[in-house]
Amino acid sequence: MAKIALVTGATSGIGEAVAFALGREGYNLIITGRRVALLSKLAKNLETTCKVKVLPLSFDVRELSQVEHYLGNLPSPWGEIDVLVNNAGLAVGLNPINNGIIDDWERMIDTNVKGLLYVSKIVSNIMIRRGFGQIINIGSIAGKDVYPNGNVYCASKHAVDALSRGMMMDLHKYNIRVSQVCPGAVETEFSNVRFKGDAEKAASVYKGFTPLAASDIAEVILFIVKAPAHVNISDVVVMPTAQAGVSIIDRK
Ligand code: NDP
Ligand code: 8X3
Repeated sequence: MAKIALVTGATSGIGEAVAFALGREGYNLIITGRRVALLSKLAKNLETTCKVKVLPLSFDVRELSQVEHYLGNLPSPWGEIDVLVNNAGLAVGLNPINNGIIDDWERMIDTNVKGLLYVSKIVSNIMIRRGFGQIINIGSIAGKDVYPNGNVYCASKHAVDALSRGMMMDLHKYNIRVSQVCPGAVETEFSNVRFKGDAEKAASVYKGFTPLAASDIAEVILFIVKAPAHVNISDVVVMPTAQAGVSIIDRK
């Protein structure tokens, strides 16, 4: 029987690329995101190109009741999740702490930290029942270091870093592998979301160097997923060649 992977935040960027990479590998896919039309379109595209089964579930990871409703009641055989990629996440705003917008802070903490927790609790219990599984959290170099005005986003990704290590400690005894992938600059919708639709500001983030593409991160995730069952690649930092740290980028 084909394996099943759940990818959160698959409607764009890294999540979409991961869904295609796992689909090409033969995984049946549960894909999530809030944008219903994009999710349905992606589901059809994945079914056609990868010839796999796809279950699109549109919900907000910040809403515990929605997460429980959709993931706590998966129709058979979709409950038999082999791989979870906790990818849904975002940065909102880039302000010094004294000018921070409370709603931006809450969106980041609720999505990047609490949403990841809500999904992980349900799925880790499925994996414990099955006796195996693999969870891959998308952290960030912002979870390893901090940059000016990145305060709350960096804190949320530091939380993902701590949770990835904590989850590994809690779950390894159930034969569940927990990994974290920490990308540097990847050109996706990330900066458009951070700058609230200001396309010019978003484009300037990637000016003068070659950023990572979402597919670069998907390849790394595929490598982690394909590692033999006794191998857990627990933590990977991936940056563009032109980037040497969270705020060190060689722009020509
Ligand atoms: P995108 O904005 O392209 O994708 C983000 C995805 O997350 C979308 O599918 C979005 O779906 C989903 N999402 C956001 N909020 C919610 C929510 N409340 N409920 C459900 N889904 C949600 O950005 P990326 O692909 O770049 O980001 C993916 C992950 O990678 C994030 O965790 C980000 O922090 C991390 N990352 C990104 C880097 C980069 O430079 N791009 C670098 C390091 C880490 P929808 O809007 O449909 O709900
Ligand atoms: C995204 C990378 O450097 O914009 O996590 O925080 S960065």
